[in-house]
Amino acid sequence: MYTLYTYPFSQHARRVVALLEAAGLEYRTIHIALDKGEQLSDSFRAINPDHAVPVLVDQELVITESNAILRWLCTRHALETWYPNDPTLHAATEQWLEWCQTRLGPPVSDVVLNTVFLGEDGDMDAAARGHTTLEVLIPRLENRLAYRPWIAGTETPTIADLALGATVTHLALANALPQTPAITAWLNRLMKIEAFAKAMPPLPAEA
Ligand SMILES: N[C@@H](CCC(=O)N[C@@H](CS)C(=O)NCC(=O)O)C(=O)O
Repeated sequence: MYTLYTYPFSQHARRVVALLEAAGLEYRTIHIALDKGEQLSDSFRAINPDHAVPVLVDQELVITESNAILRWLCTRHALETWYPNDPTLHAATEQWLEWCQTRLGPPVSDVVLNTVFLGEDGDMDAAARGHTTLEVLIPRLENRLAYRPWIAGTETPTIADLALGATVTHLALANALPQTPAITAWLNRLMKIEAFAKAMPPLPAEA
């Protein structure tokens, strides 16, 4: 059985929970209270020196970095629909996993962290920069999803959809969920996947 160090409001942890649930893999969770700074404890830093969730542990194996965990679970359990073998679809899945981590994730964190979680300590300039960047990135995502049901061009969702879905829905916490048609339809498709819906924050009814 896996052990997942997690926090319910972590966009990175939620994508891993979604895959564990979707694949029916056995796991237990250990809650790291980020709101209380538990990630900075010596005991947790011994597990992840980067003091971040998620962390997946399987006996001697310790994996950090959410997308690395997704890839590893798919490889370990031959979850080929979630992580396609076909080279072109595989490359598209990888591309959007990377796009999620390097492009979309940082401005989403800037907005949500500073306007929701940090309270009076929130950096409103950073939040404003996040919104400005999202004004460019959300149309890019919208265009990509306008002509295909899933981000990698597959017939069924991949781990890139789980990662992006977890990041986009994080914006709901800041009342900043994109309202564009293709993204909205894609989120509705994702939320129909019980495992995904279970792992995500509640979305506004119209999403
Ligand atoms: N690149 C990492 C990011 C993980 C991350 O930033 N996790 C946040 C919660 S979403 C966290 O634990 N932050 C606590 C900290 O950095 O001290 C991943 O994809 O797993």
